[in-house]
Amino acid sequence: MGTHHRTCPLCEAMCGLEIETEGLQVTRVRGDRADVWSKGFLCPKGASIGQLHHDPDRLREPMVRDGDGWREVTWDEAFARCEELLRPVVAEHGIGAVTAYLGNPNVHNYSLSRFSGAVPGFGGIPVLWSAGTVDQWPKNLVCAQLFGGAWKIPIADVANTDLLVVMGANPQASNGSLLSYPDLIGEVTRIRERGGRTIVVDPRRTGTAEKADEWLPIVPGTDAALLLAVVSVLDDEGLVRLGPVAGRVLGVDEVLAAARDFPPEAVAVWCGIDAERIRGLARELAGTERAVIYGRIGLCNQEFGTLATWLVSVVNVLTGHFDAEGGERFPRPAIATMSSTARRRGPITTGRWRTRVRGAPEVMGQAPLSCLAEEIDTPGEGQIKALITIAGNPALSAPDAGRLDAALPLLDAMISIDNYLNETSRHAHVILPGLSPLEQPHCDEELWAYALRGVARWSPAIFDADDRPEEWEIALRLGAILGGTPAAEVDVDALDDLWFAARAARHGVDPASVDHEGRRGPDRIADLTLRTGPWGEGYGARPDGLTLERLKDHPHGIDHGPSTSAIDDVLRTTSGDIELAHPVFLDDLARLQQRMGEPRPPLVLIGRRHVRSNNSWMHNLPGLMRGRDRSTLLVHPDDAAERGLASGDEATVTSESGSVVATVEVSDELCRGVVSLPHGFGHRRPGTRTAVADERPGPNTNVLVPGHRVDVPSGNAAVNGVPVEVAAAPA
Ligand SMILES: Nc1nc2c(c(=O)[nH]1)N[C@H]1C(S)=C(S)[C@@H](COP(=O)(O)OP(=O)(O)OC[C@H]3O[C@@H](n4cnc5c(=O)[nH]c(N)nc54)[C@H](O)[C@@H]3O)O[C@H]1N2
Ligand SMILES: Nc1nc2c(c(=O)[nH]1)N[C@H]1C(S)=C(S)[C@@H](COP(=O)(O)OP(=O)(O)OC[C@H]3O[C@@H](n4cnc5c(=O)[nH]c(N)nc54)[C@H](O)[C@@H]3O)O[C@H]1N2
Ligand code: SF4
Ligand SMILES: [Mo]
Repeated sequence: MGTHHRTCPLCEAMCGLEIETEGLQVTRVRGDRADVWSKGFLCPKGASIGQLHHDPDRLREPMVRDGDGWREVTWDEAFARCEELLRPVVAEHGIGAVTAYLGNPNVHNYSLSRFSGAVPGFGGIPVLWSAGTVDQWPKNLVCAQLFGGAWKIPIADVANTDLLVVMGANPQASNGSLLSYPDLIGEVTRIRERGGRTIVVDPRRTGTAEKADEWLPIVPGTDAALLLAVVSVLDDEGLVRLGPVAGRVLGVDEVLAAARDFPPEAVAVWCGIDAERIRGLARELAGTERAVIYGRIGLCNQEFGTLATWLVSVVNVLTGHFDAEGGERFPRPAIATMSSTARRRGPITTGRWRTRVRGAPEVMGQAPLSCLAEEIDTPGEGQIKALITIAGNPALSAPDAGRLDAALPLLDAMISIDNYLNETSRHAHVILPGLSPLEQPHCDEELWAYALRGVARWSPAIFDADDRPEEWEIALRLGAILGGTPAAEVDVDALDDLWFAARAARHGVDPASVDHEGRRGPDRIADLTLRTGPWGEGYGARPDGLTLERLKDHPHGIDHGPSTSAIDDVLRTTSGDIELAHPVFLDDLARLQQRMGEPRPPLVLIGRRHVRSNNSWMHNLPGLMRGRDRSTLLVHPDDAAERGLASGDEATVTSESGSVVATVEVSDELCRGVVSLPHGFGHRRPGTRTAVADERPGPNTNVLVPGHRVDVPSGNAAVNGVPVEVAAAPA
């Protein structure tokens, strides 16, 4: 019997868990009340981490495709097979025909968060794809231009605010994103208790909206217009004040001038929000000492994702709520993250290259994920012939998923570093599984850069992984093979030294001067980033400071308190100021204006998340799947009546790109003219090994998302606001 304390690696909330075991069995999971950060909070996913560990479908051994079936092989055989598959592709077509897709768990996984870059790094893969372009790419673009770094992301100081405006986020389900805060949804109640208010701007009356003081139902995709109207009111009524950042903001006049074309009366009908309410919102934001707008994926994953995301910070700046208590500000993580080492630089230029088939411009080195399918299935010079997926399930999560699902079998070589045989990895030739979260240590890195407290915490593995490799070793081996080293000759330790040296150099540390104390892999990098963080030991500079070894003595973590960075420590723009106006934003206003002049589609589709589901991949845990079906199509009562639909009916949902059948759930949670399906479903595909998920497969909503629907400046997928038709399914 044992009691273990460790960080939950399943979402950005990073809760502390208390896990009880008997022998090799997890017997109980609770929130760790002594945890300095989460103080006992947990959600059903964290509580199911034992089921994830024990899931009989979770892969433990590498697998090689053998005709229509699979064969478990040794690790040496698996890497030899990777070499056999990849070598001819590179020889015949060059490394440009090889690519990789990085999915969401890369951010959460102890090994991959520090080492997945070694696959393209040592492999020489020129172009990568990631879930980032279906997620936060607009945020990255905005932060690159405004603050001088794609990952210099300011966050809402929810702990100290008196007016929280939540736009396009539902922390009741997601537990927060690009804003880590324990029990974020509980803060809504605490804001009210301290006399403040929370307003939720969302097309759906979400669980967060239910808890808030006001729900402002908005037409999907119209947030940019709403926020421009707010700016126009601030200007019109003389409410602009920069507060703490006065004298540090360039481009204010350009932004105010641009917003004059969008007074409340011009946008009200389009947004579905009264002009007087918009004026009131502007006055409230300007008139509340501590106020902030928090915008997340509902603002990114839409047609005007960059504009909407940009305008959140614009309004926070113009109302004096930037770099201010209770406003939007930069955290000061206890760990020196990659983003903390960014150099000073000018604004980003996009479109340095274009994709072969569609001619889509790159943005920060990546093209829209929806282009991946056509780059695989369109013959010609430059066609993608080999794909490595690393902790990703694009067959469900990528836009125009039907086309990608059909394209993956065309690859000459496909290798998945993945723990399941699922909708994506079923197309692979080799699957290389990582360890269970309980078989490896844990310490988040980049995620602490979006948390308002300077917390450090490290968790040891609970169970022994025997001689199975950790994913950092898998990444190094695969990268080396791709780079031309024969599989049998890869020297993992030498590559690890090289990888560490590169990382150390970013932090100004000479690797030769460091006593590594026998550490390797992610442990060594975790130690580096703790030592070079603000409370770190600094390799001798502050002898009492933080090291990995010292942190191990604190299983519930160390909290250095509320923690923020001065903007001078963060801003990396060439001017050294916040550069608010940039052509990439201002030039996109014409597209917005044009859309505002067009007729609105009668019915549009948006997504949703649920607290018992995690993108596509936790539907195989019986504890989470208990209860009602969560893959239903939510339809407003009037829209349902118009189509003769009732709860429980099967309906066909059709868009320009495809069609799915879904079970109807009539709900007044939605605005009229909006229907909702969650993403991540569409299981029970031939050849998968996910018995529990297959019991209730649900529809794959991304079949309905046309690949060309992107936020133009960032290329991010616009999975929300897709025009659809809904009709009773033929019996
Ligand atoms: N319509 C629509 N589409 C969306 C979204 C939406 O809101 N609506 N959201 C988008 C967003 S924000 C995201 S982040 C993406 C997610 O897109 P993806 O990252 O492609 O999808 P996930 O479902 O997170 O898939 C995770 C994969 O990692 C594997 N995995 C889990 N843990 C581990 C591990 O420890 N190691 C390894 N090697 N593999 C592991 C799982 O088996 C699974 O195959 O989806 C995007 N797609
Ligand atoms: N339980 C659970 N937690 C998760 C995940 C999960 O799948 N399940 N996924 C994780 C991931 S990868 C991410 S990126 C985060 C995302 O975290 P959040 O950003 O909180 O994501 P959602 O819960 O999808 O909330 C997005 C909201 O945007 C709304 N919305 C849609 N279109 C529009 C629009 O045009 N305008 C406005 N104003 N709102 C709109 C939707 O109705 C929805 O309520 O969650 C993470 N946490
Ligand atoms: S909210 Fe749930 S999934 Fe997220 S870290 Fe906490 S327990 Fe884990
Ligand atoms: Mo995400």
